[in-house]
Order: sequence, then C-alpha cells, then structure tokens
Amino acid sequence: MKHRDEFRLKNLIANMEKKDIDILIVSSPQNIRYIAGEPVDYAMAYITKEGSTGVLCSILEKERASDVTWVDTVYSYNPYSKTDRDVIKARSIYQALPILMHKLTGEKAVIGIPFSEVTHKSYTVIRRKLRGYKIVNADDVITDSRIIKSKWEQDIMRKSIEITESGVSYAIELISEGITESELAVEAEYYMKKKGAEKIYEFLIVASGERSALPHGRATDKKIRKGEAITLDFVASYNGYYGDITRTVFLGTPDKELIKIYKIVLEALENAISTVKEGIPALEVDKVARKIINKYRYGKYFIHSTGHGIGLNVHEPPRLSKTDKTVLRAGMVLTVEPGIYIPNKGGVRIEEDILVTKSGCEVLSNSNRSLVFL
Ligand SMILES: [Mn+2]
Repeated sequence: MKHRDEFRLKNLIANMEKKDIDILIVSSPQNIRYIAGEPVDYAMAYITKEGSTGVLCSILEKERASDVTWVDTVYSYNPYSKTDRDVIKARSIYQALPILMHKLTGEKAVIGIPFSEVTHKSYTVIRRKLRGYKIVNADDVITDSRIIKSKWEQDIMRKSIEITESGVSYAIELISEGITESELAVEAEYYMKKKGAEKIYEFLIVASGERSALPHGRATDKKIRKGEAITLDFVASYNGYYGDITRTVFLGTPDKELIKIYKIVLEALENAISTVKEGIPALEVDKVARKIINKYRYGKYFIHSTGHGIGLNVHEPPRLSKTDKTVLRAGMVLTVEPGIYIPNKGGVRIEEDILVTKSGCEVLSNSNRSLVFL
C-alpha cells in the first residue's frame, strides 16, 4: 500500500465537515483517484469524516486495488459470489452500495455524493439502495478540495508539465517545410509517452498557417509551409495529473502583423502572470491580459478566457475569465494562455502553467517563450 497524501485527505474532511457530511462517496475516475491515490476501475471510493478510506470495486479489480491504493479497506462485488465475507453479490456497483453503509455508518448518516458525476438512472438506484439515509450534493466539497494542490500533487504536476513541454519542444525541432501537422502530433505523442506520459489528451493541437486562427485547431494532414505561424498546444498527464502548454513559432519570415500580435500576446501573458498572487480574484488576471490586448485594438480577436485551473482534469475551476470571482489561493495550479486569432490570416497563443503562492506565483513550465523563427 502506498503512503497517503494526508494534506489532501485532511482538506477534504474539513470541506465535508462544513456541509455536515459523514461519508463522501465518489464514482468518477478522477475523484476515485483523488481519494484512493491510484485509479480503480468499475469502482466507487469513499472517505468518512473520521478519515477512514475505502474502495468498492468489481472483483476483477480487488487485488490490484489492494496493492496500489492507499485506502484502508477494499470491498468488492461479484455477480456470482456465495462465500467471500467481503464480497457482496450484486450485478452493479450501485447495487453493491449497501455493503458500505452496513459496515460504516449509523442510520442517521449524511451521505455526500457529487451529483454531477451520477447519471439519473444511477441516482434512482442509489436512492433505492440507500433508502433512509440523507443524501446531499457534494460537488462543492470536491471542487473546493481539488482546487488546492497538495505538495504531493504539485510534485506530480511539475513532472507532467515537464513532459508536456518537452513534447512541444520536440515537435518544434521537427518542423520543416512539407511536414504535416499530424506527423508532428504523432511524433510528439510517442515522444511524450516514452518520457513517461500516462495519457495524451484526445487530440493535440497543431494549427499552421491560416489554421492557426483556430483556437482549437486539432492537427490535420495539412503540410506546413514557409512563412506560416504554427501553434502547438499539447496536453499530457503523468500519474493522473495534466500539463497544458502552448507555443506559437514561425517557419521562415511571416506576415508582419503576426510578429506584432506575438509581441502583444507575450506582453499580455507576462503581465497576467505578474498579477497572480494569493488574494487576487481570478477575473482580475483576465482583466489585465484583456486590457493589454485591447490597448493594441485586438480585443475582438481574443475570444476566450485567459486561463483555467488544471489537475486531474485538464479544465478545472477556477476560470481566469471575465466573470469568475474566485479568490486565488496558494496551491492553485493554473494555466495562463492569452491569444489573438485573425481569421484568414493566423493566430498566436502562448500558454504557461503556474503555481499560485502567497507572494506571487511560480511558473512551472520553463521553455523559451520569446519569438522563434525556424
Ligand atoms: Mn489550456
């Protein structure tokens, strides 16, 4: 069994207490991993307010879950079980739920379940199986906990970010006239996997020429030509946690306006980063980036928010957007990624991943972000 991330679990329990939740039960892969420390499939994970943790899983996962997670107890279910004391006979995970309640809590227990991760169909089974218990929505408990990264999580994220940016740098080295966007994406994917990436996001963005004006221009078989901007936005995970890095580079000499917007985006990025510190509302960071881009009259081409939280999901709260009033706190990991996109011409985005600290922030990515002409 591996060592528990005590900081994370204590934080989670503190957030459960605010809502009077006795036991928190989660079923999404990310939340299971958050409570158990490792992924378990066909499963649910729980933590009680006293701090005991466990996993309820299919018999297929029982042995592995016992080996790799840090939880105290692994319960499992098996459609054909007759004998095993810790295995309940059930066809599905939700049908197996009563085994937890029977072993862990009294009749009056308040059960927290993040409603956003349960389908309506599953919820009706949960209701039926947990009749008599008070069930409350624990979405906030999870969000408020996961938004602050423990030292343990920060260390993993340093590694995922390092892998992701090494993939971007590798792809940039491969850029030459005639290579396709997809070739760059595939080579980078293989490279990041060899560097230890667990998962590559479902698509990698390689957007060249006019396509660089597409903020989500996933790689196509388009060939790269001289004079084009090439935006590479890669997302890869390590031990479940994501890194998200973007660079825009130029092959040869591009249109002058693209060089101009590169400098503006860089100015917006650097000013936004230097605004970040504990106590600042998220929207303030967006405001700073937007103000700079507006100053140069490119505001209407900055069509997304300035950044987002990142962790077990690529996109997590808070949003560095016009409307998110979340006050930044030390331990949040955020992307900062202003961009300018001019239709039929091209675009520029530069993205860094940062760790909010008491006095400012630490930029966790550290590859070159100045203008590059290949
Ligand atoms: Mn991003």
